This record gives sequence, structure tokens and C-alpha cells, in this order.
Amino acid sequence: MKPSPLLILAALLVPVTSVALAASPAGIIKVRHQNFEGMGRAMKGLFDELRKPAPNFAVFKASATVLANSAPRIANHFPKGSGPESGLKTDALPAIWQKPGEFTAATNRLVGTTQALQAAVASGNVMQVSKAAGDVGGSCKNCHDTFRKPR
Ligand code: ASC
Repeated sequence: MKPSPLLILAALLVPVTSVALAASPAGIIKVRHQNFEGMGRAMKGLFDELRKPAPNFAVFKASATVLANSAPRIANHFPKGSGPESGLKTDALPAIWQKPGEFTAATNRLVGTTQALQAAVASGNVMQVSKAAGDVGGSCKNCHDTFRKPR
């Protein structure tokens, strides 16, 4: 059966609209929320597992992988124009753009602690995982304290 011209047009428009959405402030904010929400779920999975008497290292590994893959993306998640001035719903504070050096230092700290978490998981030692997970949480908080609207 020959696809209808309308179907062909719709198929052609999907990538065009996706690219436009990704480049718009709304698309940027959506993608960064997804990244942070994924990190939040990974943190919950990690700490829930740490509370168990015999933690499963496969869960640690999955959480650490999400965190280490997601953290470096933050550097690209706050282009100019994607803050509160966009008029969109965001907890991002203007400090992100006013103190770019401090913001980069805070995101780099998170990247470092997530890599240390991966190393701790690889060590097979629960105490090391616990310590490294606390350091990741500290890096989240460090950034939220200055760069996210208080909740
Ligand atoms: C988490 C999570 C955060 C941080 C933060 C640390 O598990 O979702 O946003 O840790 O609460 O203070």
C-alpha cells in the first residue's frame, strides 16, 4: 500500500519539530529536567540499596552509571535565555549566568564525585560506596544552595 501524502508529510515533520523543540528554551528546560529527574531516581535507588543489610552491587552500578553519565551533561543544560527570563517554569536562579565560574566549579565537583562513586562501586566495598554516595549528595546540595530556587 502506498503511504498517504499526509503520512509522509507527518513523518518528515517529526525530526524538524524535535530539533526545533530541543533548541528552544522550552525544549532545553524539558531535557534538563529529565536529566535531573533521572539523577534523582538514581540517588534514591542508591540510598535505598545502601539501607539494605546485603546490598546488591548491580543496583549500585546501575545508579552510579546513570549519575556519571548525567553529570557532565549539566554543563550544556543552561544556555543563555533558558533561565527565569524565558517566562517558563524553572527553579534555575540567575546566579547560574551571573557567576559562571562558580557554577562550572560546582558542576565539575559533581562530575568528580560521580566518577569517584563508580570507582567505589568497582572496589566492591559497601563502606566506600556509602562514603562516595554521601559525597555525591553533598555536591548536589552544594549546587542547589546557590543556584536553585529554595524549595
Ligand atoms: C538527592 C537528590 C537531590 C540531592 C540533594 C542533596 O538524592 O535527589 O537533589 O540528593 O537532596 O542535598
